[in-house]
Amino acid sequence: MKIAILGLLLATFATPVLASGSHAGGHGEMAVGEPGDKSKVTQTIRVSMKETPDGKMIFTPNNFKVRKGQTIRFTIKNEGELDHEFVLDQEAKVMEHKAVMEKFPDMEHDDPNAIRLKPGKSGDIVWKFTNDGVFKIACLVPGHYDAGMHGDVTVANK
Ligand SMILES: [Cu+2]
Repeated sequence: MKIAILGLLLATFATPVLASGSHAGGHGEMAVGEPGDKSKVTQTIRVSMKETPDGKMIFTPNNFKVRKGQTIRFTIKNEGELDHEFVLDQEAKVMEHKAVMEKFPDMEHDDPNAIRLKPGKSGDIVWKFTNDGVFKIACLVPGHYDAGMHGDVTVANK
């Protein structure tokens, strides 16, 4: 139900942006890649999410380089005092999602490329990068992206 509604909303918001996307497919066919197999993980990247004393919100680190074909385990910890999320996607999709979240702030993601964590909690995303390019990580809780909560994942072609 949740997914169906989100899909509908995304379709409404996203028409012009999707036209320039490389993948027209739904779940399971994303430019950024696909859910990975735990037994194929070749690298673990630890990422913390938190607010800073000067009012920013950050991922640390916020810039990653991986190789096409690699399966990465992101171990994400919320070290802040607010809920945060880690969404991994191509930039156009992140921006679509951000717009939807600003209209419907209580909406939660239920996708394999995203995780939402309460303060003090940790979680994993195992992801296989199947395309080269520059992708984004972002927290789409309203206001957080604009407070600095985003970063880049550069996927090199081998
Ligand atoms: Cu956040």
